[in-house]
Amino acid sequence: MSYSNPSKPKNLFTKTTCPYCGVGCGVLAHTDDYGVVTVTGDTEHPANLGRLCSKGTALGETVYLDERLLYPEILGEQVSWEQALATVAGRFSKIIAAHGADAVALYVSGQLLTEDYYVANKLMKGFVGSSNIDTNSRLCMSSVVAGYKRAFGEDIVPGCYEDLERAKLIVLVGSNTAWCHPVLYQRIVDTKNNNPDLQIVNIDPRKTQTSSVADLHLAIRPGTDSVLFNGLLVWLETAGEHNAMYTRNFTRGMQAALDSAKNSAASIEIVAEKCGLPANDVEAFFRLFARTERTVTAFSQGINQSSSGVDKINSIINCHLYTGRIGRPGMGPFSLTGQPNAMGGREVGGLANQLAAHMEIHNETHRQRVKRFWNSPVIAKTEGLKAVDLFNAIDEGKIKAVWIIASNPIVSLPEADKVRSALEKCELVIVSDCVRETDTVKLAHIRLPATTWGEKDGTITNSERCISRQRSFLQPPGLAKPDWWIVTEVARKMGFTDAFPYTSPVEIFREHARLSGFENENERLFNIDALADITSSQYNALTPIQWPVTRQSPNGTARLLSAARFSTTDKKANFIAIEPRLPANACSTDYPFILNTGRVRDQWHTMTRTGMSPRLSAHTIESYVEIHPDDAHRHAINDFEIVEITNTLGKSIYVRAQFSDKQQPGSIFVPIHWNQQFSSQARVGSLIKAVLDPISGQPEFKHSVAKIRPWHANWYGFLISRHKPALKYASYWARSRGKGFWRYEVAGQVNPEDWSEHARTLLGRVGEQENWIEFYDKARFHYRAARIVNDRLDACIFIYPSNALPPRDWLISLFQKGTITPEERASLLTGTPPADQQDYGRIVCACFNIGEKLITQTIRANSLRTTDEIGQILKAGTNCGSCKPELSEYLKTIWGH
Ligand SMILES: Nc1nc2c(c(=O)[nH]1)N[C@H]1C(S)=C(S)[C@@H](COP(=O)(O)OP(=O)(O)OC[C@H]3O[C@@H](n4cnc5c(=O)[nH]c(N)nc54)[C@H](O)[C@@H]3O)O[C@H]1N2
Ligand SMILES: Nc1nc2c(c(=O)[nH]1)N[C@H]1C(S)=C(S)[C@@H](COP(=O)(O)OP(=O)(O)OC[C@H]3O[C@@H](n4cnc5c(=O)[nH]c(N)nc54)[C@H](O)[C@@H]3O)O[C@H]1N2
Ligand code: SF4
Ligand SMILES: [Mo]
Repeated sequence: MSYSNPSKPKNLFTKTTCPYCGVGCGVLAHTDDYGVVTVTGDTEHPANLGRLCSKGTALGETVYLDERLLYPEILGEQVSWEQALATVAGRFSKIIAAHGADAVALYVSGQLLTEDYYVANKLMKGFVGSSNIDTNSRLCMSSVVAGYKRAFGEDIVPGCYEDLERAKLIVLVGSNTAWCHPVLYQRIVDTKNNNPDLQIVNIDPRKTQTSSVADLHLAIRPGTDSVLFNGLLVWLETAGEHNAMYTRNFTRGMQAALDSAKNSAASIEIVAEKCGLPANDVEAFFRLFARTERTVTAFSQGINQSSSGVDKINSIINCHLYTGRIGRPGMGPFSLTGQPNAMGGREVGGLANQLAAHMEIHNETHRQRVKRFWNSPVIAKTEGLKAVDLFNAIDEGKIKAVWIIASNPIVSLPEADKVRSALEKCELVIVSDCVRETDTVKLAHIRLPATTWGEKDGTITNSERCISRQRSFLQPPGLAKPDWWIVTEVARKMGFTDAFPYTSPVEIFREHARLSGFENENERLFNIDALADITSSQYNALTPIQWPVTRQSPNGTARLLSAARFSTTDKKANFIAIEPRLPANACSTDYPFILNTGRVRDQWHTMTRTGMSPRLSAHTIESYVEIHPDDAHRHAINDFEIVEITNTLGKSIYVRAQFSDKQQPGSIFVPIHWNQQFSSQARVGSLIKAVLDPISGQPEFKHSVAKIRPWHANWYGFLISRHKPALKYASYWARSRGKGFWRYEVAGQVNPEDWSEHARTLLGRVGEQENWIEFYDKARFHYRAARIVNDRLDACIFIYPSNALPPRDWLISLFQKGTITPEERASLLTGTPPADQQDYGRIVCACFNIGEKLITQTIRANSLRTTDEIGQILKAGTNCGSCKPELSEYLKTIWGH
């Protein structure tokens, strides 16, 4: 199935923004006559100036219709929109009438557009009258919101991307920027290349691709960041690096913060001891920070996703306040946002403890003001339930209906199995998604087909407060509808017709902009009042603009807090006294490992989009656990072996061991992406204990405890097929998409009675024009077979008694060929290429399909010393540049420096 786009002129570009990370890159999308979408970087967008990472570059490959949810469904039956909307509205209204407003809930997402988010929040807080609307931003940005609010009185990111280029020191804390904010990383690397004086410090328990650009990597003991920053505060005082004018005039609470810091981190030695770092390195970092006025401290989930996340953030902000390094070029505490519209969600008040437009639920004046503005019958009185508590309330039956929009909580929440059983028990589960088979959509009673990137229109706000348009360039498939429309229609059917008159996103945007300026009187810095009268054509033509956008600053504002007037009552910033707390889960003899989780370069969250791209899927084909070789040996684990990881609740996952000395002994790392659609059991969310930050409610995703042991199967194998097979007998499987084929890594404990029969069932029977070649060595238990249709390789399967299977890459290359030669056919079942062909190894450069072996051979053969030299010969790294950190690693490994 492909898009049909009769109304759109072909060969024109649409300017829009990437739907992935918070960098918020501008892209140009182009659809050719065959509906093929290509995407390039927008040179005019200030976030990326034309650059894109591997995910942005491969966007065209993720615009697919095969697995889309195309029609509304009730209990698996296709229904009309009228029926679906009336059912949702009717059941919601009934439950509210019977059990009160708090018996229903919405769980939304930082991937919604601002307009979608605004109407969802308005419906719940102003019309249903409950704050039980929370969002996956609880798992992502809620600690930052709380940290900024405590310090500045409002959720304000003071700086902008340009600060990273104007800084002399960049501290990257708990951020794998190279993989998670790759275009910012490229901007940092370019700056460093042009200005070798720029110093970069990376603070992360494990060494990552980001560490490759760092002058200093501090492999901090997990969870101890506030000790380090408390220690820094003490050191700054000792070193006389105090901006006394700033702290006296613009802050309060400094002495208490200093006193607390001295209690926990009085000296370099204490800090080094508590943080597990060499004292010299701690001192080097402190000295660097002390002497460099232009310092940006950029942080992400290694800071936020912690049971003391808010404290970690304030310990960082304290150091910036103490030195007065906020609001000026090249300096400031800078939270890198995760999702494309993490910021937009915060602006509309999408979290359960916010109201709207940076107003507070617990503030009576704010509540009455918003009620007046919305002309709403009610207004939520108290904070609603935060994500984890919200799903607990579903589990307990207190919430009887939940509507999940653009999130996959069965994968992404902690104690994910409990989330699943809560939804299984829930009276009414409604899910709006664009994909038909996600772990969460599968459980929905009512499925609502949403339009997605490329089809929808609206705005998003990136990490630097820059509002950009997402524009549609594809016709929605089937009956899919934009999220704002679905919510609006439900609201209307619940009887709120007058308050939800919207017929297009611009009307919602205008109202949102008006609310931001409503009775504002400079009380709230979030203000885009100057956009309140934007016309439809101005909205269509809107160029990226940073908030505030007011009558005084109609062209937006790059930096905030430059005048050091904060949003607190007395306009002063707050130092917060921090008493560091260790992570709640501690290791024990039985559970000796700290389980850290995060992202890989080419996958996005639960893979509903990136998992469909062959290019992106080639980089990491199955889930894994990164483990230090010493730990592995101690636990009798071999490299590439399948292991079982178990937590204290007795939950297990099965993933491939990957040795890495970049991992601290005692810590393991598992990526978050693999779920039941892509693996037998690698959903790491089921292992995470729901330990929360007491202020923000953000889960401690980076610090669970676990044990690990080898998992032995009777047989191991792989299967590459142009058709999706229905797997049987495989207790372990992981699937990934290639160009024109699916690839499965499999292992099993039960043997089929007849391998040959089983393989034929899996791969398809032999018919006319079809050819089956097979090899079975009973003694060694090697089974190999291939199916060839019209001289084209259609499928192959390799089963061995151990993991020592042939490499897959050459076999995969045969799937790109129209016909295979007799030589290739003869070599096929050996898994090794004929003499004149080569196996190029695992794909590293996703843009040009360049494999690891080819890269290392070329480096050696040509004595290459730089990534640019590799690029000149192989092209690897010359397009999006996302693989450059890995190319540097090969150079380092080969040449030793
Ligand atoms: N490729 C890709 N990019 C993405 C995403 C994606 O799914 N894939 N998702 C986007 C989203 S929503 C988000 S939120 C961001 C996340 O972006 P990041 O936060 O950069 O990514 P993570 O891999 O979650 O974690 C970052 C690092 O925190 C480290 N860490 C763990 N514990 C500690 C600690 O105690 N202290 C310190 N200092 N560090 C610690 C981990 O080792 C890890 O390397 O990425 C965004 N970009
Ligand atoms: N262990 C562990 N867990 C984590 C994290 C971690 O570091 N470790 N990180 C957490 C973080 S920071 C985040 S942000 C979350 C992300 O977790 P989720 O939000 O659960 O992940 P996604 O896969 O992005 O889910 C988005 C869903 O929305 C659908 N979708 C896409 N576009 C649209 C649209 O326009 N409309 C609608 N209605 N649906 C759409 C997609 O198909 C997909 O099903 O994971 C969190 N979970
Ligand atoms: S850095 Fe990559 S994923 Fe993030 S917005 Fe830019 S192109 Fe998209
Ligand atoms: Mo996130």
